[in-house]
Amino acid sequence: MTRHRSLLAMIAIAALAILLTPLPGSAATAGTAAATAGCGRTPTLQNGTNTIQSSGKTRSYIVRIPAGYDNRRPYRLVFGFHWRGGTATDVATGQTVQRDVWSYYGLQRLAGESTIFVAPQGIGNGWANSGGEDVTFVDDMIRRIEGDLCVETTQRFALGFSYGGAMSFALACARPTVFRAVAIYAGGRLSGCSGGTQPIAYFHAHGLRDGVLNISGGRSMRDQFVRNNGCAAQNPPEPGQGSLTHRTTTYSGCAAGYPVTWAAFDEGHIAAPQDGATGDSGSRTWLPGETWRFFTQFQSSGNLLTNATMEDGTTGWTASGGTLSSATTVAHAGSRSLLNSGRTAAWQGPNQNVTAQLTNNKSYTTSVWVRSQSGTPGAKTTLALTANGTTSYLQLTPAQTINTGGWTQLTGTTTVSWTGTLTNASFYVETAAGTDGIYIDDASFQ
Ligand SMILES: [Ca+2]
Repeated sequence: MTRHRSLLAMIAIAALAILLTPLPGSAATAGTAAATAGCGRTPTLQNGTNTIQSSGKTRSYIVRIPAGYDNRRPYRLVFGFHWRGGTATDVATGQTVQRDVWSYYGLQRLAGESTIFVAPQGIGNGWANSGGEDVTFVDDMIRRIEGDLCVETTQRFALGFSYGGAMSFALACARPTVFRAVAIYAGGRLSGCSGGTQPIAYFHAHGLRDGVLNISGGRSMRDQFVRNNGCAAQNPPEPGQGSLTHRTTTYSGCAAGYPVTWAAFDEGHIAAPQDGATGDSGSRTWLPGETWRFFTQFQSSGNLLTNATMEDGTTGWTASGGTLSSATTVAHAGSRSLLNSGRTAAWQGPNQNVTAQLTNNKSYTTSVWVRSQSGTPGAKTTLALTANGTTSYLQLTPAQTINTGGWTQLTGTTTVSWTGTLTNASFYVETAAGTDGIYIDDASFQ
């Protein structure tokens, strides 16, 4: 399947939303998201380093705006804080571990183009947070970024290693309703904890042999949020000394939406631990994957497909063969459907890239209305998954005969899973045989 990175995922819809600015154009595609004032605006922020006045000081931060940024769609917002002596550039480039592969602690490559990343620069390359000035700096950046870019306000995250973990902890304490979750790597209580009594989804990874910020301090930070989140207290299993492995524990009993996950690993004060070897590895570290799974569990469930009603022309859809067009002659609902004519193989059909929206080992329900342009072929829905360079095809709905005289609904529920790094996922409709043209309308994958 052809890959279409330019088509961005819609981060779907959350309740509790305050729509600060009406979304322009086809509001139907964005729904009633908790979108920000920046939705609909042409960005003025630099894709790169920006400055802002905060607490009377000039502060700087790097923003990475997704390729193909669409100001109608609310994006996830992730802050990555550097360690002591590190820089915003180190976080943004990943250069201290592996350039690009480890950008934003390795999360950028997992996010596809679904997320706005921010790497703030600390004063003196640290996060002393004197008088709360670094928390205020975060408040000021959020105000500036969300006034300019389209952000899903229920999807703000913070993470960092060491001093950056301490800063993320300070935000967990002071801004538990601003951020959806935090991930702390080998952090300590170096940036303070103003407040610290409210629940927030909390991930913490720490090395058993950490000689800079001892793991006992990490356990204490974790336990503060085990209590706040109402989880059952426990001493999670930790790997053996010399095992060069990690053990991850998700606490039980936590209040809904406020999980705590603890990952202990047999290493020292490092940011990109791997199993089976010492030291950092950008490509083999397990930590970005576990963090990304923790963060993305909070994405609102909803239809993953863009322009699911086909009322917005061919937006969001591509053809793997033949020609795609917006049809006004037939529609299951509304005034348009999508037609893929001129197919030259049965597997060709209208498809949409859903790589950035998928969660591993999750159950998805499919529904799509289909009709033939000629003939009575069997039609089905398929998900092509490419992980670790291998493509597999998952049938989402049983094949059903379609015809030219009316619409047939294809439905099914399937668990989607893969091994390794997912690099492409395409949702598409195909036929069991033949090359008859196919119309689709009212598609849902959630
Ligand atoms: Ca329609």
